[in-house]
Amino acid sequence: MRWTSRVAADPLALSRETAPVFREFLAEVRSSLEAHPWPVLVDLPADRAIQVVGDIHGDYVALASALKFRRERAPPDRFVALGDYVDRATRSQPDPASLPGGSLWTVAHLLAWAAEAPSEVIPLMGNHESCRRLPVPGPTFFREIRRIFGPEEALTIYPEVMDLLERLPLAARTGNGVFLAHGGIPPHGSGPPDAWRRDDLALLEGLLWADPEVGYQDRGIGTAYSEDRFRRALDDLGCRMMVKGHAPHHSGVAIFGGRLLTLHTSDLYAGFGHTGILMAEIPPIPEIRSARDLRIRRVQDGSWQPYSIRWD
Ligand SMILES: [Mn+2]
Repeated sequence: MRWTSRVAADPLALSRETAPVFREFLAEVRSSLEAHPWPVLVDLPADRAIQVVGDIHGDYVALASALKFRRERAPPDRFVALGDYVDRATRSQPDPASLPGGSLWTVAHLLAWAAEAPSEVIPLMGNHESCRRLPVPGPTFFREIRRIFGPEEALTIYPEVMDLLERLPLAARTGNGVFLAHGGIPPHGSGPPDAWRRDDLALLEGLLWADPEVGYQDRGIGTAYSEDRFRRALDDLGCRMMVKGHAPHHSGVAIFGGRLLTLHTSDLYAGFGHTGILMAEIPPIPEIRSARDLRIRRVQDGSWQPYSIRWD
């Protein structure tokens, strides 16, 4: 049995294995990604519902539960994760020594699914996955890997994992008009998506680091976009609305007339914004005009229950 199918079934399947076994898993993922390389922007058909999750930051329990939800639908829903899988792990407390590896098991589970079902499970890149190009404050991912596999092995496993994460797409667009990216819109002058390049730092900063002007908090990187710029960027992309992650205080809140929704899917941020571990369903209807057309769910008593977002 391939490691990717075992890790897709259980995010902790590799937690008792050695570094060489973990490398076997990474090699399986790499060959799958090489066989199905992602474009910078993924165009997703709107023939099936799409489940979207926000920032995870090591909460592989929430991720596994979201993937299980989409898998149990018939046919299975497509699935998009909006980035920020690593760092600050994991449940309840950032980086607790007693629960090592939340980031690594999150990444392993997501990459295993991407390898097993590449046209169905699309993990987008977050700013924490692009940290070798634009550094993030207080990273913990390398430290987690060092705790799991020891200092020597970590020196090679960390760059091998990062190499895979740097192949993730930067954004996605659905056939019914939803733009999906971690933080924001492409900067002015980026041109059409087929001209976008994964190593363009301005594009990375716009899509992965930027925030809306509303409630803007300076991060020292990433600019603020106005509602007017947001609307024009979406028009250029042929989209009506956007779902993103990145700003915890906006989680579960729709702004810009319902055309910009922020989600977080992590117990780490369950108390932020409109609160909860959230997931949004994009139904297979011809046109999505605003967050009113989506179905939002929140983890409650261990299952995904309908939830009303807040409108600002
Ligand atoms: Mn982020």
